[in-house]
Amino acid sequence: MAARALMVSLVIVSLAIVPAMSMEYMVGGGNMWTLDIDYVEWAKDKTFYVGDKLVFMYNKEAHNVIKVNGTQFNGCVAPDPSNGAVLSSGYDVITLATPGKKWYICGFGRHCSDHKMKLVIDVLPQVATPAPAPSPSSAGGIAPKFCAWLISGAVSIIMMIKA
Ligand SMILES: *[C@@H]1O[C@H](CO)[C@@H](O)[C@H](O)[C@H]1NC(C)=O
Ligand SMILES: [Cu+2]
Repeated sequence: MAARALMVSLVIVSLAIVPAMSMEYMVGGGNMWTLDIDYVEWAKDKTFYVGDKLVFMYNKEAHNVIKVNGTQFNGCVAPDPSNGAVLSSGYDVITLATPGKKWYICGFGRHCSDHKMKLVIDVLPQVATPAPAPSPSSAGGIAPKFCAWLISGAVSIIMMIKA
């Protein structure tokens, strides 16, 4: 009984400390990163958290991925490639490290302005791990024990009086 209660408490505690599982998203799903896919639509039903990953998979001869800011995103302006924001491996995995809006565009030709190769997402802070709930065995442990002690005491006294 005690062992079982201990097991249950351990399970509850370990569930509470395991961090929220992170997700990995293939950008565009089965379409991946290419011309004329609506990435705004793709992102619409998803909630991104810090720690999640975006995977951009594409033909690297035809596309790339550039991290930009909001101004550059709206104007489809690719920054100078020398600033290190250009990813071009054809399989780029981006870990979302900070909360806030993140913007990505393709820097080839007019892919951003004319072919929807632009993605904006809003990254939420990682969900706070809930504090471990007090285990049932220790919760309110004193009051019931005190009551039981009081009752058994009263019973003993009554028995003694009756005897
Ligand atoms: C975006 O980056 C460009 C180039 O670095 C900069 O001139 C512009 O002010 C930035 N815009 C925002 C909103 O940070
Ligand atoms: Cu492209």
